[in-house]
Amino acid sequence: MLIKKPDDIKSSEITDEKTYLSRRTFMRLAALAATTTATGLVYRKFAVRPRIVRPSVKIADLQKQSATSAPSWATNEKPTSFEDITNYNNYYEFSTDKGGVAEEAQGFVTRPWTISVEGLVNKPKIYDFDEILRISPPEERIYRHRCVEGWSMVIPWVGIPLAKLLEQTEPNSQAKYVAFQTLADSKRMPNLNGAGIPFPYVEGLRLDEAMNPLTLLASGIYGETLLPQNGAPLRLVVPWKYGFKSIKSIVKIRLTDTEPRTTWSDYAPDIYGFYSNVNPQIGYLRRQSNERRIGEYGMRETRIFNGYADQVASLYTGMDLKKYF
Ligand SMILES: Nc1nc2c(c(=O)[nH]1)N[C@H]1C(S)=C(S)[C@@H](COP(=O)(O)O)O[C@H]1N2
Ligand SMILES: [Mo]
Repeated sequence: MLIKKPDDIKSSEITDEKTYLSRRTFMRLAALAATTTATGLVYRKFAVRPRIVRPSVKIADLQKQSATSAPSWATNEKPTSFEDITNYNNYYEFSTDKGGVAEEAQGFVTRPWTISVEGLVNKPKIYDFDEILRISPPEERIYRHRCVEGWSMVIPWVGIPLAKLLEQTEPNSQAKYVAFQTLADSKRMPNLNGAGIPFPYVEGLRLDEAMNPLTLLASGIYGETLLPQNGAPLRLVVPWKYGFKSIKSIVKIRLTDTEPRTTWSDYAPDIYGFYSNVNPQIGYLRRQSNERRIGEYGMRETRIFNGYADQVASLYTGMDLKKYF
């Protein structure tokens, strides 16, 4: 997540950051950056590292995103290669080195796996992973993915709308938010003490964001089951928000009446807000106005809500996006 080593940060930038970051946040970021390798270096390493190839399994009966009856959010941008999607990852529980996650996560066992849906619902339930897959037919959703570090991909996810699961558990009238939690098992995740952030990794959405048809519970990529490095067996995908909202390897989903804590906004609240919608106008730590598409040369402009404004801007009508960032 953190982008630069302290010595990569120009002194002019530091002065800028100090004017709007709290001292606590600034010190934390400097400490974290020191444990993390700079992006450029990681990318060079990743280019020569042997790639992990396809131990995943074909998903049957996949409903493909069709060009003829294309939904409003469909894209014809070229999907990023399977090799890049599965070898350039952020998953701090395994490694803070994007090129090293695949290898560290290779043996991660994801069966059996249960996901508890609890809190302000009429029908709380501990689901077996396979039960969740049966709730609704798997769909292919080709979405843009924008990381706050300034890179992006186009990923052909397979999954079901999160709304289908939530509807089944019947959120009650007090439920306003959805909190998500990743597994934190030090026996199976080698970097729980080395990442510089506390685990379990937690995330959250407002209930209406969670119910939006774009919000996906993903179980696959390129028509095959997710590999561990991408958040197997089941991870969230919220394509109009920065990538860190798309929490991996979920074990718990809790409906609440108050805004849930989230890992990155706990850590640096002046930088990572609860909403964290992609917004080229607001730049914390780095300019968010453009991005590098992995597998391409040059930069492209970042779009408000990552190009999904038609589908989601109405969720934020009347909200000051600079205040609720
Ligand atoms: N549990 C957990 N979920 C996580 C992360 C993480 O470190 N731990 N990293 C996030 C970030 S910063 C990004 S950009 C995406 C990366 O997903 P990918 O590796 O499948 O591209 O996962 C997000 N989900
Ligand atoms: Mo990210």
